[in-house]
Amino acid sequence: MGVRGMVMRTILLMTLSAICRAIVVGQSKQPISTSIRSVDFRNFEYGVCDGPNVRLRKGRHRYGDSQHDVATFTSVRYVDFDGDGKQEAFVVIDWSSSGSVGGGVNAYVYAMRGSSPVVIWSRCEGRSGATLVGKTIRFGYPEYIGDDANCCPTFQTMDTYSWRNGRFVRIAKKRKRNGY
Ligand SMILES: [Ca+2]
Repeated sequence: MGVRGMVMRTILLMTLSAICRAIVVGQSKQPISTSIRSVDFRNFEYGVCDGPNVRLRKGRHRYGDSQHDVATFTSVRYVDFDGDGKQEAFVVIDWSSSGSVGGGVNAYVYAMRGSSPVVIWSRCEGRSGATLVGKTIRFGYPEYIGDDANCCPTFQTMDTYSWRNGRFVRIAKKRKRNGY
């Protein structure tokens, strides 16, 4: 290759390199999403809650030694709980346990703060269930009174949560006595 060829080759490489830099810079300038819908809750590390701590990968997490100690992504629903025009995410994770509790759910509400999802409500308990009714959350769980045996809680209780004055508050608690 002559001098002229080497110069041409250098110019070509420099041009290619400049184009690549422009592409990379262009990508980094794309706006970071501030929508909660951009969060991949199937591959997500959930914060501390009363249920098992969950780090989902592909929607699952083995958190104990037994094959029964498994948490599974169940659902995400998007609701504007606080009425600010931006949606929050209501996420439910089912878990089973090799222990006497047997299983339950972890339920969370995440809101975007800047470009990061932040938990603004959570409840995680054994033998529980969580559902969304409009903009209210219903969380059902066994309520043990005194020395109730593990099998036999006195009440099956349903708490209802709604967004009021800047936070979730419990607006109702319904107890149903178990017929043991
Ligand atoms: Ca909102």
